[in-house]
Amino acid sequence: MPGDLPASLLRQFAAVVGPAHVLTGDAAAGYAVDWTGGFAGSTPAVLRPGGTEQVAALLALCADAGVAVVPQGGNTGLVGGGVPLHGEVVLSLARLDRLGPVDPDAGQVSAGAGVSLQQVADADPGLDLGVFIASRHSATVGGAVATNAGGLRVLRYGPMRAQLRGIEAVLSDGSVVSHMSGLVKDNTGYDYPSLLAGSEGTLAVITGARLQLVPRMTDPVTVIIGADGPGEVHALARRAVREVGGLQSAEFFTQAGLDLLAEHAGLTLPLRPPTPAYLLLESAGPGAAEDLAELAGDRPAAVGTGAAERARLWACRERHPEAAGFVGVPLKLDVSVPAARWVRLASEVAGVVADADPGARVIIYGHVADGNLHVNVVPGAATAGPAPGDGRHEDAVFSFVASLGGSISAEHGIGALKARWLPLVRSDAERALFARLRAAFDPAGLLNPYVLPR
Ligand code: 2HG
Ligand code: ZN
Repeated sequence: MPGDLPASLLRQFAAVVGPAHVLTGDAAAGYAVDWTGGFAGSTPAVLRPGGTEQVAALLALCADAGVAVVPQGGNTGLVGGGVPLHGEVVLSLARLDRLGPVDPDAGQVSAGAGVSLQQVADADPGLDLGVFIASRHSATVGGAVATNAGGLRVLRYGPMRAQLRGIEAVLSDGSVVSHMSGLVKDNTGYDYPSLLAGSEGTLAVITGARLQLVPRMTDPVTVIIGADGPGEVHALARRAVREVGGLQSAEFFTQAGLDLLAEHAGLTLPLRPPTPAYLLLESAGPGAAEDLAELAGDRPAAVGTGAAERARLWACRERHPEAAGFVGVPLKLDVSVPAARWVRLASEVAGVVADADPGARVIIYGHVADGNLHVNVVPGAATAGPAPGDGRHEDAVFSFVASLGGSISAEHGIGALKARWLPLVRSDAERALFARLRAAFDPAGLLNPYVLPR
């Protein structure tokens, strides 16, 4: 649906949100490209509603006109799921930024779709959001729920779906569904908040969420342990999950990523001499330092207890998403495998990519305790154009992951990047069920139509 919209429709949009919140031309361009620069499209209009009732009115207008819509949050997703790659209208939820008071009895808060994850985390000095991701200052509640974002504390608190105690959303015909009372036990029908979590804007537009908060950690300790490779990292992480009671995070990265960050971003290396691989562990509460020291044994390790030291150690892991970007436009492949296969995945994936493209640069890192690996690939010079390129890197990595019984998307979603590979990991019968669900929610197929194959 590329090209212009009828002027009458633009006027109707403006009547709902005000002319200042219907962006066209240059003002709309920034909403048509994602954070990596790898996904760039175009849009006839960006609509910026200021409340749920405006979202409902806009979607009703789009439904009447048969206009496709891409909902957009912080635009820091990595799979092209929030940008108008086929000329769709962009529905930015950024102005739905109301954060309610924290309910002290339930330890819950209601947040508009446009509230950032950091704002939720800051809502109460004694509480925190269980989901902790590097893009927390820009990523929003709506986008994080829609993609079921994971991040750095999934081993302890689960992904975004696990924080959900309620949702408010607008269906494609403009009707509003809302179930925000925050009941922990509530068996009164289909759990559609869970279904909308991870639906990537294809079933409804999420306008708000009721979120369970978790106790803020006390006396956190962060350690980076040097290791000889993925096998040692995995074995140590497995022990940590069993033996370190206050464990919050177990993160893997390699010297190859650190070298890029040291060269291009001035990052200070955590250990000297360097080691091929690293495990970052964070624990909190009584005995955390002793538990981590015992686990590290006589391996090389850097320990941080104060905020500045911990931030310096965390930067070694959290800045990894930037690393490959210093040498090109990276493909961001986010995969997971059963725990027992993670070492094979981490050890062999670079070779699998090299077979497909000997000139490619591969940087790996990720959430080892979740069986999750981020494979960042900068195609070799012979590969024409920016990511996503010709698909041979995805083919190679996703086929390898599928052969290990894994998933082609652990925590970022399918988006536009991975849509054509879904049959590798989901059967015909499963995809037919997906299509029936989608048709029930969005019969005209106007919500993010190119994300997840129909
Ligand atoms: C992370 O764990 C994020 O840092 C981003 O999921 C991963 O950029 C990536 O590939
Ligand atoms: Zn991640």
